Amino acid sequence: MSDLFLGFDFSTQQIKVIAVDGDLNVKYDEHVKFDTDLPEFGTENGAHIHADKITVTAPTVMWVKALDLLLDKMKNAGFDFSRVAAMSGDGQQHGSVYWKKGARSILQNLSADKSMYDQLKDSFAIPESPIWMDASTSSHIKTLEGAVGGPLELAKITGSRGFERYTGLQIMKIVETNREGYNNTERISLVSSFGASLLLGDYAPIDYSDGSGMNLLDINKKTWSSTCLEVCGPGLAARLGDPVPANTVVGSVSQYLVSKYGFRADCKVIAFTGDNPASLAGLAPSEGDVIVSLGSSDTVFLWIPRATPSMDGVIFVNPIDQATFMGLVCFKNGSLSRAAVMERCAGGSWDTFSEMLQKTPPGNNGNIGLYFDVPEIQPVVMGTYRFDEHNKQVESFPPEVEVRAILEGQFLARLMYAQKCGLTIGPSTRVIATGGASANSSILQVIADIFNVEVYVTDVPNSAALGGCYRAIYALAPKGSSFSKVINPAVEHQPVCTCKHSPGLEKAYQPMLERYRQLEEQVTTLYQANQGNK
Ligand code: XUL
Repeated sequence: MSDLFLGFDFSTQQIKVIAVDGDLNVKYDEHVKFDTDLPEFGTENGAHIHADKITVTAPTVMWVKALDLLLDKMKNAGFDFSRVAAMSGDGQQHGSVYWKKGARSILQNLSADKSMYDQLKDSFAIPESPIWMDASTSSHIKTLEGAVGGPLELAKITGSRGFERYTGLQIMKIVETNREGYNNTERISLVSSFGASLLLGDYAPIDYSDGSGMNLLDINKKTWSSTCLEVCGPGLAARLGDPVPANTVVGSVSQYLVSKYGFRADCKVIAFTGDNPASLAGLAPSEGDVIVSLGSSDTVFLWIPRATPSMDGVIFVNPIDQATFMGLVCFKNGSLSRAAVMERCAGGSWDTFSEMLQKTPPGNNGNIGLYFDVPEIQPVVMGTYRFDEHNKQVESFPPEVEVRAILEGQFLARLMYAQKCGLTIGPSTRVIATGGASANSSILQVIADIFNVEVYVTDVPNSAALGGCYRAIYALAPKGSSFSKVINPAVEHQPVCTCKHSPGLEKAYQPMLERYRQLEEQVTTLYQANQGNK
């Protein structure tokens, strides 16, 4: 029987596992959903939202019990653990786990006749893990940004300005509000390194890529920033351990898992990473690819050679190649805003929407629209703004102009922020579109024309868990192998070139990008001034 490789995804709502063989064929998948499979923890979508609405946590032991349940399900289904050569995985980014003094020795000496939950349930100094949905650390952002010389300086060091959910700020809050809990902590894991620790039976290190989501790691030097550590918590370096590249073999599977489930003793555990970096790996990209994920929110992932810090977007160390970086920009107004225009202007039909798009030329005769139905992340603005070819604000557009305006407005913004994050478009740049709206070829054509590149489409369900499988395979490949050579999915799973850019359109779109930038600045300034006056 050939080797298998496992990828675990500790996401917000569930733990998922996928097994692939050495030819990248998916052989098995299973999951445990927190709300329904473990109702005793009383989570809603995997989280506890506290009374203040901005504090959001998850019970750490729920993740332990979920892993017990998942492994039991696999065993009951007859999964052959002895075929697993290596495994890796990911966790929701930014969430953190606080192991109590003495927990390491319990973790190292688990007994196979009890569950991990039974043995580890009292091992956490802070029972509720802060997770990425938390927004309760605004004052801590000011402290950290202030200490390093402002938000841009923090971005230069750590890849991101301060964000409430980032782990360093969450730690600073714990030091302030629960000093006893912090003093009782011997090790802090991210959700990702926590997942790896449970497989390893020891503390697994934090990897550089997920470590980039903490406002603590110097992403160029690949060491903790001593200034950030000092501001966030006393004795923090010792509690975090040294970070490692994402493709590090952190050890062999725990004796507990060997005895209880029949893993082979030499099965390797590869460092876990964050879910977004893992998704990048799961999409099997090539260097320089731009991934545009079109979902209820739109996310642009970039594989970039250098870190270009900015106030918008974030930069992580690249999980595939630690000498390069991964940029990520997320936009809240994605498919839902497009669908609202489709409903309003095209009678609820995407086919009609596409036909209407053909009635206006690329560039929309100079009309530009900005559609932010919910508060946007960047720019910080809300509302709908329409401008004619003379930059005069107008109340409405004819329906066919509106249809083109929303697409052009959104993808000019995607391009502009991707460029701020370090995107340079060269002859080999590909846009890989994924997510629900990537099935709509008229939307893809607008992307191809605005980015001035070919657009490929890929549909990879569970790309994060799959990224764990791929990273496990890659970590065992000979040193120096290129990821895209080792991870080369069968042709039917490769991205397909779906749209070529129309020649000559950069003449229309380059000046339009500059106009978009100015108009966006104008509406944002006005919006923020109005908010300030309220
Ligand atoms: C990324 C982020 C989320 C989490 C949860 O910065 O906060 O995408 O990783 O999936």
